Amino acid sequence: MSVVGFDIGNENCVIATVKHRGVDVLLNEESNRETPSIVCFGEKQRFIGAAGYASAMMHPKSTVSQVKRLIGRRYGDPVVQKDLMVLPFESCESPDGGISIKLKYLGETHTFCPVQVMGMLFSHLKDVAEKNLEMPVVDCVIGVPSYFTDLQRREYLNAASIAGLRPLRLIHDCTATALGYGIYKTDFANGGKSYIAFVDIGHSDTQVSIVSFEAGHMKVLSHAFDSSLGGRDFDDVLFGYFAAKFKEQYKINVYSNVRACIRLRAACEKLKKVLSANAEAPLNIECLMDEKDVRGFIKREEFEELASGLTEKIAIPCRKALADAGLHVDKIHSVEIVGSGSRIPAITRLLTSLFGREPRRSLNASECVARGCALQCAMLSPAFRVREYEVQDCNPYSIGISSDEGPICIGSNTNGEVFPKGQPIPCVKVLTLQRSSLFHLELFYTNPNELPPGISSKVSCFTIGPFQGSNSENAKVKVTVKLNLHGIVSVESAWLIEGHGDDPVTKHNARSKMDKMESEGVSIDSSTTVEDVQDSASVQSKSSHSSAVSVVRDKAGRRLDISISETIYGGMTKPELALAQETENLLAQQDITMEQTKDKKNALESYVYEMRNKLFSTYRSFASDQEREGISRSLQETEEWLYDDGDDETANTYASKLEDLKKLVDPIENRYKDGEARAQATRDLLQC
Ligand code: ATP
Ligand code: K
Ligand code: MG
Repeated sequence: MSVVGFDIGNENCVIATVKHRGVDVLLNEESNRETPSIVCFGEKQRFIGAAGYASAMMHPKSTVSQVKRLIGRRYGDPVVQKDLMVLPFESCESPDGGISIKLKYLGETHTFCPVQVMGMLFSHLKDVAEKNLEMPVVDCVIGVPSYFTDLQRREYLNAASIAGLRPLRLIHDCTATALGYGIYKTDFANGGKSYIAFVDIGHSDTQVSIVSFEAGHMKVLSHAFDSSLGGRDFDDVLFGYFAAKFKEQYKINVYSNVRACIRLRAACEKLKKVLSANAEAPLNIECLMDEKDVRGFIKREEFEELASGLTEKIAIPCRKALADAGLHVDKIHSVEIVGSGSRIPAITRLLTSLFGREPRRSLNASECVARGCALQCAMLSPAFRVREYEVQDCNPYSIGISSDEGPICIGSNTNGEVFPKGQPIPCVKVLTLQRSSLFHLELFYTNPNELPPGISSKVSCFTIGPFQGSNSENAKVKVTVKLNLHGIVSVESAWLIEGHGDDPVTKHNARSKMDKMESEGVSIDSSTTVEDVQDSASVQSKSSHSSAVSVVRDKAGRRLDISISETIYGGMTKPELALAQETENLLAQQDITMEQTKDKKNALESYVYEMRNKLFSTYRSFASDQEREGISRSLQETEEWLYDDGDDETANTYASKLEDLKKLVDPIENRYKDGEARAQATRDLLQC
């Protein structure tokens, strides 16, 4: 069984695996370690990853990139609108307020949601991994930004399931990086504990996490981020600069031309990379638009000046991560920077002054997330044995719970907070409520300030009940709320318990049952914590309804489960997911058909060239003039057909054309083979 880790970037994806020798990064079909996060719909088939990148220019309006920024988000969200503005494909609002991507494919307009497109990317990466490993890939660990919401995580799982992947865990990018760093770490600071800051600057986001390391153990103390600050924004600065320059100098408005925009953006990204290693760089684009060639030039200093506002913004999540971890910068033993967006020298300077030390690059900046994911996958897989190492991660956002009557008071929290920000994950909490009939529980983010802009604080709603035997009187209901390993929260189970004060035996039974259940919760995972939380409202009402629960008492002492149904705000429903899976199968079939067609066409084409050659060399003396002429003519006709009517035919047509040619050539080929065999026999004879 294989274990695989995927780092899904906005720009590039990386796949890693654990083999007996260690962690390896897998190469894609072009032998590259990074695969562009691009899905391009060509004339008749999709091109994904490296092939997608190569075809993007030919089909700008049906090329989907940056889908990670769209998944699990709302169309009306201003951040989404801003992102969509620079993406060349068409989009609109879906009936549930999500995003619909509209594009032309196979002569029709298709709409896809971001989950589907992410599913296509996952399928492709799965394919790449399977070709490499020569075995099926199902179990995996996928990196996610720490700022991903509950919905974004659920949508990732949906996308993975479309691709036939089973993520054992969605892991925060920096946690994966920290795992890859920590598992090999042997030097710890005085006191046996080291605090390391990880700064990951990607294409469109910046993530910072503070992690404490001890022998055999790592604990994430804080996650901070800017979900819209990365390499892309630095490209944008250059784009704006040159767009203005060219308007003045060449009287062209690149904003009015999709293709020109894409080309200038790509050129600016290249230029930015050149500036990371050089003091100045030129920008030349031939025929950018209106048949004009453009030339530009910029010095690194000028670029740094233009981008100084952006560079400084990187300090904000760094400070926040320190504050949330409750650590002064002096306590940090080392700052590790990763993510290719961090290669800009001005960023290194900023981090140096902020942390009072030169940041280190001990990890492979573009591969560390995938490598950490692969390690985590091996650790979670029963098929692998990895050294004992405990990874303790934490929750990025405070999560609250409310019922029909408003936020549930938990301890001293009146805002319903059930999992505070920084809560170790996974975690299960047991709530005790007094309810007489069906009720609802809502999960929500308690602090909008913690969320990226535009994110709704509503998470999901759970309907508990109806419960059997209930009447107008209140019963004691236990509810477990779980924050799972993926960082997804849900109401897991609900059951009625006895509250009959007069019956000590039954009461004892109920108590021990409950304890048992809770200890089972502990045994699921050693890092799972279980807390029994009393709903204070219910505590108040307890005495007045203490005798009312006899209706639901179960004499055998079994727990009476109550059914739960969940509504995820904005998520894909089960039928929608099933439909998406079907669609993906059809699309994949079409891709396979087209690949086969290409193969058959290539086979025919090369046969024509090969035989034409051989006919006048190797096979010359084995064919009569008449035969040669006939075959030559057929080869010529086939070649002409291939460039004309036969340019776009089915696999079967190409195959049967090849058969026809073979029928003509085979007798000659056989004669040649016989001749060869006879000659060899003679040689053998002469030798002995
Ligand atoms: P994200 O983490 O945002 O989802 P990602 O993981 O795909 O995206 P990375 O591959 O870490 O992002 O980084 C890509 C960014 O790094 C791009 O913006 C790219 O232009 C930038 N980049 C790559 N090389 C250099 C360089 N030499 N100098 C400056 N920037 C660079
Ligand atoms: K990456
Ligand atoms: Mg990244």
